[in-house]
Amino acid sequence: MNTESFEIKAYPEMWKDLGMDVERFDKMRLMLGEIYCKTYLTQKNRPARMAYFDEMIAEIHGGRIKELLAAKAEGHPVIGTFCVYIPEEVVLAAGGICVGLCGGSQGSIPDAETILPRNICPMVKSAFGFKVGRVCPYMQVVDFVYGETTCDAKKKTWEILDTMVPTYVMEIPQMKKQSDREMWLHEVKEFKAKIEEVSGKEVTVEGLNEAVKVMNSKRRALQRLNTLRHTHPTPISGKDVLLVEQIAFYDEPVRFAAKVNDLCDELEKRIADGEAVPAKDAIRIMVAGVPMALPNWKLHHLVEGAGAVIVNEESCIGTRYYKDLMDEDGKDMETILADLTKRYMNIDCSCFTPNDERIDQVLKEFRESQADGIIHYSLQFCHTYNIEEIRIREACIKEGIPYMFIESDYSPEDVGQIQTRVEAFLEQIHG
Ligand code: BJ8
Repeated sequence: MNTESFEIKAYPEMWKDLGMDVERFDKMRLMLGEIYCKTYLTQKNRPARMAYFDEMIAEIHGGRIKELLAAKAEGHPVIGTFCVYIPEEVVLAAGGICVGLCGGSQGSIPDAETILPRNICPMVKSAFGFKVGRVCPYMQVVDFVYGETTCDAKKKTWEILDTMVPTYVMEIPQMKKQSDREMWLHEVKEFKAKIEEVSGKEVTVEGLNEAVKVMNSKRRALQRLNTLRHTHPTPISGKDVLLVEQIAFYDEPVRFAAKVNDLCDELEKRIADGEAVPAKDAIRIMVAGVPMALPNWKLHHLVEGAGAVIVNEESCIGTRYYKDLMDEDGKDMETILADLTKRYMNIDCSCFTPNDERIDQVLKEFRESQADGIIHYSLQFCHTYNIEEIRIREACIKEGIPYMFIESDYSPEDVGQIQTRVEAFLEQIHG
């Protein structure tokens, strides 16, 4: 696809039926299309099989929404989530569909700020603003949303969001003691009961095992992609991998895994042919920290625009989502739910204390990705990541790893400043 032929498709009739602000949303669609062209379609030497993911963006507000509406008509509930701690396997086993609702757009933040305080995380404000402004078809299509208690901004926003769309909340403990593990297992069981109640379908052992296989396959495909991009020189840009990771949160999981594997086949061939993206001597950067929800491509665009390449995302859009699998043939419900809880408890979000596992994981991923330096990325007002950054920085200094911390939001205001800092950091690595 090229910049002339690319367009994010408009579906005004469907948007109207979904109760959206069609006129305003259409302007946002055009802006997103423009940004996508500039950020993605101007890249040189992209793998041909990125075409599927370009198409997923072209149909982000249409084709995929139609699929969700068709599934709803057949009785499959669509459930919106904001966090990788919500167990998708249980939703799939009840015949439901999960879509990620985290917001990565500046456009909806003024809507959120008519209600929420300004000084909270942009990810929360962006998602909440989508609902307030009626400018996101995913927010309109979901039957209900499932929030969690990972951070204060989120857990208090759910109370307000609940007045606009039914919002349930799963409690996530903040420590990993035995009592927390027991409490979480209890929460997972309650979650299952709630999903069964709203879907009207019982989650069976067979159904859950099947759902585990689907999710494992999807996570394996993403692991494979991440391992291939770690090759030196890398066969794919960091921006393209980030895009695939973001699409993972709204595409149909079986089709998505097949398309990621197709892309991986092409990357293997590129590696064999010595075809590198971008320059073979590009500085390799690993990003760690807060997830980047669609369409937050700011940091990747700046880093790769400066001639470096991003080779890993240690975040929930990246490895925290797919690094852990689970047993596929659980014998009974109790065993499967216990295994599932264990898998989800391995996710090392900064909302936990202590969180030493994450420090080790960052260092491990740095080595595996053959990166030259780490950028820790955080969003404004995200206290847990902003404070955990101190420990990541100390670990990097101790290991002699070039390190930089960037705290940002979704506005374009700090682009110039970040660009200068990124260039200075790359210069420092280059020596
Ligand atoms: S498991 S990282 S997806 S909570 S950035 S909204 S924490 S103030 S996103 Fe997350 Fe789950 Fe953790 Fe992952 Fe709050 Fe911080 Fe905003 Fe955040």
